[in-house]
Amino acid sequence: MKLQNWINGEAVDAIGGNTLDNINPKDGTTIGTIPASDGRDVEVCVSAADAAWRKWANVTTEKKSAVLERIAQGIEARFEEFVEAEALDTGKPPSLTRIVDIPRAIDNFRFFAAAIRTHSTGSHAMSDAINYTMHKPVGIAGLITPWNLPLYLLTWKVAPALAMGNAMICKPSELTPTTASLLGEVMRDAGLPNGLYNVVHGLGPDVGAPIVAHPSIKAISFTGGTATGRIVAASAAPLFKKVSLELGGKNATIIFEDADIARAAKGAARAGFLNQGQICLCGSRLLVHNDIRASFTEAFLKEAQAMKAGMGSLISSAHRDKVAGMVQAALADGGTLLCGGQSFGDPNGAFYEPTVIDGLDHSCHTAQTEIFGPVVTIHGFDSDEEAVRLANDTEYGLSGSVWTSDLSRGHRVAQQLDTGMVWVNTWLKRDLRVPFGGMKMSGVGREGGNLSLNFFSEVRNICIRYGGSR
Ligand code: TXE
Repeated sequence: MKLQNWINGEAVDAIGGNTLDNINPKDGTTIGTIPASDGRDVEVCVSAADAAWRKWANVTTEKKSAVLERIAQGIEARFEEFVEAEALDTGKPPSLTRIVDIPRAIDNFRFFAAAIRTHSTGSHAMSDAINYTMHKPVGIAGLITPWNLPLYLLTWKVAPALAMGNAMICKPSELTPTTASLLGEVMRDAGLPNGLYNVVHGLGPDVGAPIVAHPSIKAISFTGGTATGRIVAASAAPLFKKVSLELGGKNATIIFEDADIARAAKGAARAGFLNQGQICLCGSRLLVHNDIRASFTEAFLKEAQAMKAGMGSLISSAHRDKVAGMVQAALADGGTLLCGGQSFGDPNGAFYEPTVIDGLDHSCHTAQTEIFGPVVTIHGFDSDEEAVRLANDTEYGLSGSVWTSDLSRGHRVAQQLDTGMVWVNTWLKRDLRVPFGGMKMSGVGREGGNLSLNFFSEVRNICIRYGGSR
């Protein structure tokens, strides 16, 4: 299949005419080609987007909301096509894209369709004046997204950006391009005016970098690796753009001695291995109270091995080799392999077993580096203080989960973790209204609910005097 860019409501080739291969990670075969675009293609989008957002900004909230609802319905109408396309690009089983990725993309549009109808702004009364705040669109937003949850994360940005009256230029990962282009067709069929939703395919330095550096693109929402996030931040800073960076994580799953072991083992395995461990929120550091370490580890290993049957491939064989290299390094550092540590399935595919490693010092490279694959390290602790110290002993600060039957302890520990999100006795339970984002090297800014609406708008205060002398 030959994929094209989506610019100003039309599927078009890259101006330079070059292409990249899109590879199926399950067997190494070529799915088709995508445009290898560059700054010239971004420039064409900017002209279209600039004209489009100025008109869209004046469309009523009710009409914008109705368009977002029709986009949700448009994805629903082509549900299986989206499910299959996402599974083919990512290597996930269609059973996963059917219950996670595509339903969530639909929810994102439906959520923001409703959110703008109830969105309110503040007013601040003085004795002789009234202030009120208004949200203006930022204009054109650049949305740069990764390969682990392609449509899920893209629509998490597209929906609020459209809701607040913006146009956008989207740069999906070159490894998972298809659903972003399909979404263009849905947008057209839903009656979204041309030029608001644009997709430019290609490599990060060729397409992402010109988007970030373009002076007419006023906001950048980026989800990806911390190293790339640093490049994006450096390029956007001198232009004083609004920037939201959702980066990596090395999240702790803390199991206290009073936890329900069966429930916690299931939850920790899900946190470690869902989506092949390729979710920024995955719990890759398992901290277990030493009193229950043996019994918990036994239950956890059973759950981990059970997950293999439903696993898809990693995103690419290059990524699988990186993960395998990290596991070898962990063993060389004195780690003990409790399960996994091997590729499986089609030898040309990027499958890798759920892998659990014990016996590593918490300060070692494996326990400190984001692997972004199905690899969990186990570390023991003896007190709440030690659990908190280990959990915070990382340069990342995205999320964590705490498993205990003592809710006071759950609250207390949750409040001591230096992360943007904490779950107690659950993991990845999401309400789209809540703040999403990380501290430290896990990023800058928060999205979700009103925070997303704020990010994709400029808030302006207007002060009216009705009394007094000045
Ligand atoms: O991500 P990149 P990669 C982590 C994970 C993974 C590592 C590297 O640890 O192993 O990052 O993955 C675009 N200017 N996460 O290399 O490069 C790129 O084309 C602008 C965590 O695949 O960060 C893609 O669209 N854009 C993460 C997007 O950035 C650039 C999810 C993300 O790719 C660019 C993915 C540039 N100079 C990886 N270079 C999470 N937070 O969930 C690349 N891109």
